[in-house]
Amino acid sequence: MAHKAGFVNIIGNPNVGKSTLMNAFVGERLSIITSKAQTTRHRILGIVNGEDFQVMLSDTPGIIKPAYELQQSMMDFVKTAFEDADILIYMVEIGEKELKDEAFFNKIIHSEIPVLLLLNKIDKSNQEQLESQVQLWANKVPNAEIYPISALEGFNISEVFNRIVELLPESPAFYPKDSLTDKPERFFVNEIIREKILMHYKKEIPYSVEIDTEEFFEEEKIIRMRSIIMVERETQKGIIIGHKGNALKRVGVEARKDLEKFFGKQVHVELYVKVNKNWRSNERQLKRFGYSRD
Ligand SMILES: Nc1nc2c(ncn2[C@@H]2O[C@H](COP(=O)(O)OP(=O)(O)OP(=O)(O)O)[C@@H](O)[C@H]2O)c(=O)[nH]1
Ligand SMILES: [Mg+2]
Repeated sequence: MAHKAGFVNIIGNPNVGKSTLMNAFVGERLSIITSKAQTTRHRILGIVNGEDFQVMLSDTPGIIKPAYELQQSMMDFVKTAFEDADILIYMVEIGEKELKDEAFFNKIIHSEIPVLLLLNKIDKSNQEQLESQVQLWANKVPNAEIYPISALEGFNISEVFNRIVELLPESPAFYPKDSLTDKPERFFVNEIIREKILMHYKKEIPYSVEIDTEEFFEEEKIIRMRSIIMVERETQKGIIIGHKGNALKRVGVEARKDLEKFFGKQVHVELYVKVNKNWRSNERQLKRFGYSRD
């Protein structure tokens, strides 16, 4: 059989379960997942390798109307995901009505490549609701194949994966067959720390934070890392640190546990908080943190 390979790009509204699906396919926690919208900020590649196929999945930020420079860059990642896809996965969740961006929606319904519309979180619905939702989406996106799934519970995931492999174009592999992603180790350190911040802080704090891992030293038995938690204002710095440093300590403890799982090794992580005024709106800063397409 000829070898198949291609890009399968996952797009959809915030919080519908795109990252949960990506991790389910890859079998690793590559993308962070939280109950808050705008958890994913980058385009993250997850590679699934088989003897005669290589599926390159892209998890992308949920589609929003950008209000500041960072969100603009996030939407640029979504745009590129449209450009190089061999197969599009459009994910919606039970009860959802409209995609928040009409231009993106039009790209989906006029797509010339295969579109798989995954109706997620069906574990939260009943048969009647499910049937009416499938009908609704069949009318809205007539060019798509619709699959009801539960990314969280793994329902219908292998069926969708088999269909993806069927639809892949014939092509040699793009990456070595043992690769899992194109992102460096430090990226995952940043993301795991940011996940803890999303989980434990409220309001605008999670959206004002960026992580920069300045040091990453792997020794025989331990990996030592030093990461900066960047905030936009002095008041936010105080909130991140918390009374007697307890809030920050909790972030450190929880991040370390996950980092040890991720790297399969003992980890020592030092966290610092720094104010980097209005970094979200500063093009130069954004570029430094990898939010640039070039
Ligand atoms: N009940 C249920 N919850 C799910 C399912 N899939 C994902 N979730 C939950 O939905 C929330 C959002 O999941 P994510 O995977 O982070 O969603 P996302 O689309 O990547 O979100 P953004 O990155 O913010 O765009 C999390 O709390 C998940 O646990 C599912 O099949 N069923
Ligand atoms: Mg996500």
